[in-house]
Amino acid sequence: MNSRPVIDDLSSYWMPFTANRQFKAAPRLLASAKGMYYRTSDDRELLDGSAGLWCVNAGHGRDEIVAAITAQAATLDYAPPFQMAHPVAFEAAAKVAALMPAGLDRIFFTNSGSESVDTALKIALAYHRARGEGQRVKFIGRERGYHGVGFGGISVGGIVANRKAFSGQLLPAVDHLPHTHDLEHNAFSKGQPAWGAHLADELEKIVTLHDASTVAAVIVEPVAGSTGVLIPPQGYLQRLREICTKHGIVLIFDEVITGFGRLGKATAAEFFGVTPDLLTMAKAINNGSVPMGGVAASRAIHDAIVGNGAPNAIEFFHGYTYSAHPLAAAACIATLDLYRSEGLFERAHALAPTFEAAAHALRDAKHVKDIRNVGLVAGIELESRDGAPGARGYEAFLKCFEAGLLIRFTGDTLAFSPPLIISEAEIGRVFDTVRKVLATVE
Ligand code: PXG
Ligand code: PLP
Repeated sequence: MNSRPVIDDLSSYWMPFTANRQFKAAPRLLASAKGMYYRTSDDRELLDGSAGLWCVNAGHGRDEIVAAITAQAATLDYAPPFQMAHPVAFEAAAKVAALMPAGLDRIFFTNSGSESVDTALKIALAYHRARGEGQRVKFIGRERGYHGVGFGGISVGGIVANRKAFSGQLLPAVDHLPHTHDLEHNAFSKGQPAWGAHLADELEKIVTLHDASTVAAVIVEPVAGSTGVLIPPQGYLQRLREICTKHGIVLIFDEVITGFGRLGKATAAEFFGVTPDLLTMAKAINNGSVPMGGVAASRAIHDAIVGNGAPNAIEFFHGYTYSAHPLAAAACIATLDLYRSEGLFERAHALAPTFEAAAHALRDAKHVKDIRNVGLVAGIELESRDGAPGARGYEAFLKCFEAGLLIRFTGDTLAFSPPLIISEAEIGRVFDTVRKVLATVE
């Protein structure tokens, strides 16, 4: 099982979002995974503090998911999704729909979060056009937002490094809300910070500036993950919802990270009690096992588009070769069944206070500047090293890896998002390891 792969050429694989030269000089290779643990190619055990990359909510190597994928591959490997379909796609969509906030029960399948974001932006445009409001073309994102890497996603996104090289060719009609991160007011918040709801009022100003009748959609992550775990201030999402409703603007929640139990509910929309018009998902939709994403649309949006035009006309000119791929869909069904039969969202909810206490116990650890958390997500922000932002985060990540713990880092913020099957003892191990590691970080 754990035989070492023989690798004599690392040059062909151009790695994504990786310092390729640095990595290939000292590669970190994962060979297998089960439950809460990876094994590296040199046969070391790694506790998974990040659910892979926010994906593997039911833990690794789940027999039920493996069996579903295997059986599906042997039964129907591929089916064209345009003007054709297969039963598993409908079953998966119905199961996903049942977990969405009431009314968001029309599911468009994609293969990634980035594709889900591009799809949602296009649905918003098509919706307005179908209603005779084709002048609504502008999108509002948010500073520091991560919405994947498509041209749509980086345009509405607010991660400067992800936009820089492409800045001459982003979508033209986009503006951004301010982000909500302010340590002067919100340092060491547990759950939603009390300060910052007024930042949502910036939307009213932006919308007025552009003329509300030209704005198609607002897109935000309910909890911003990739940028370093930013939790929405109390009342903030509610205000965004009110302003969008008032002006007829589509509100998109990008739940690629928060979907499927990360906050202890099926969605962040349910957790925060705010329902968007479109909700993007990916990752934990099938435990990260086969590439899959999706967009949940409200009936109003779906019906405006699908009810439009001649009965034999294709209503929405969009889709992917692998939309609702049989293996991904089968894995999705098995995954959602597991989440339910093992009560994993409830488990995440029940573990959240332990997780919060364990994270915040590092308040006095070396270099720690802020700790923030909600559900089974936490961010620990470190003071940046003078003149070298990100260097300390990278060193901490590397030393955690050497100490048998996989975490994620963005700049100098360490991110924690373990599989929802994590035990209390393992939560303790995650943060104990980080404390010890930080003591040795320069
Ligand atoms: N939206 C959000 C909110 C995401 O978090 C995407 C879209 C894009 O999904 P795909 O499947 O196209 O990667 C994401 C992805 C990190 C990290 O370091 C997070 C993501 C991807 C890679 C790294 O936290 N999230
Ligand atoms: N490029 C070419 C030449 C194609 O033929 C296709 C799909 O048929 C694509 C890109 C899009 O691929 P996908 O549907 O997998 O996104």
